[in-house]
Amino acid sequence: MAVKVSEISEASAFFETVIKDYVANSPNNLLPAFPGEHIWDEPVVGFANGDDPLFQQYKQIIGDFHVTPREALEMHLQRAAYGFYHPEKTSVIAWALPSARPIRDSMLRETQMSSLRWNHGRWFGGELNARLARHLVVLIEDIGGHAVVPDQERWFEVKRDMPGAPVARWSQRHVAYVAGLGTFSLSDGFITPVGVAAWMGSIVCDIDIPATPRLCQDHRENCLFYRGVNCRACMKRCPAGAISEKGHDKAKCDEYNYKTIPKLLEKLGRHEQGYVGRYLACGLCQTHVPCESRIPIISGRLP
Ligand code: B12
Ligand code: SF4
Ligand code: SF4
Repeated sequence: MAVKVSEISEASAFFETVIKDYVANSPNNLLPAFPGEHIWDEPVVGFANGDDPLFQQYKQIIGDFHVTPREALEMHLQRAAYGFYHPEKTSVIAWALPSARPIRDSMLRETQMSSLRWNHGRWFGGELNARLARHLVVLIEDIGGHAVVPDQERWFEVKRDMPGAPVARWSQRHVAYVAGLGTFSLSDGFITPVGVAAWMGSIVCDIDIPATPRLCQDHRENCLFYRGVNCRACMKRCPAGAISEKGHDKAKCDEYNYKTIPKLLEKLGRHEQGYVGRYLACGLCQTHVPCESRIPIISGRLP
């Protein structure tokens, strides 16, 4: 007999297992050009109350266009002809997929742009992430719940016509922060227990799932720089000069990713190596740095 929502007593353990199994077993977790190599290692999973006050605060911190989990689910349900259904409870399921070691190691030699493996990981692995999110929605609907993938909805966009742009209407990092998955950093990267070299995703549902405790006191706490260590490894590694002690300059990073790298590709004679995607995805600030694959520690020798 099929499992029903009301029968899931350990909802967080259930979804964590489903997500980990999906990533471990999906054929989409393989790099097509590198036989046998997988893209993502075992993910970390976190849960948030969809009505956590932080989601409302994001309307000030990010902008009033940033959608709350409840808004995302209710807009979806209206469009899906469920009518004006206001769920009693909304929960967010968020995850971070750490890049596999061969992908991260392939970035060690790079100083100006991403390796082919990193580039393929971003695009083929992004596809796995999108499918994982849809898989969860179907599963939840099958057991009698409702769910939505916010960044696959029609209203989702990355705004480019405003100060602070580009800025998304559903920010995965901010959502993951509420779900206790980690913190921001000097590079802007989100440092999780499996590091910063991780891709992120989330869905909203109407199942009552206990929220993951948010242990950090500050939204940049996992970064060595904000803990008083003169790290700045990401700053030194950025070829665009987009990271300074003041933080991350998105415009410079954006320009480097979309305009400079395509020119470099030609100049370095790498345009026929098989790079894919709308942009190459630089990623240098997320690799070969102390926070690459864990929350960096201060005591003893620096990692
Ligand atoms: C637009 C975008 C870009 C743009 C702009 C980058 C940017 N920083 O916004 C460009 C093209 C340059 C880019 C580049 C990259 N991106 Co990008 N990008 C996005 C996208 C689509 C939206 C980001 C966004 O708008 N965030 C919202 C804004 C408001 O965030 P913000 O400005 O960083 O927020 C600051 C403030 O709000 C502040 N803050 C101030 N007060 C407070 C208070 C509280 C309580 C909190 C929580 C925060 C806060 O904290 C933040 C940091 O300073 C997301 C996907 C998504 N839907 O989220 C991926 C995403 C951010 N990108 C990602 C990645 C991996 C990259 C690249 C490494 C490229 C690559 N794939 O190799 C680089 C890294 C750049 C960098 N150093 O961050 C990952 C990040 C993973 C991670 N571990 O951090 C994401 C989440 C995609 C994903 N699904 O995983 N990206
Ligand atoms: S490399 Fe160092 S300064 Fe940069 S984000 Fe990681 S811990 Fe922070
Ligand atoms: S993605 Fe590349 S250009 Fe952008 S901040 Fe990181 S290292 Fe710099």
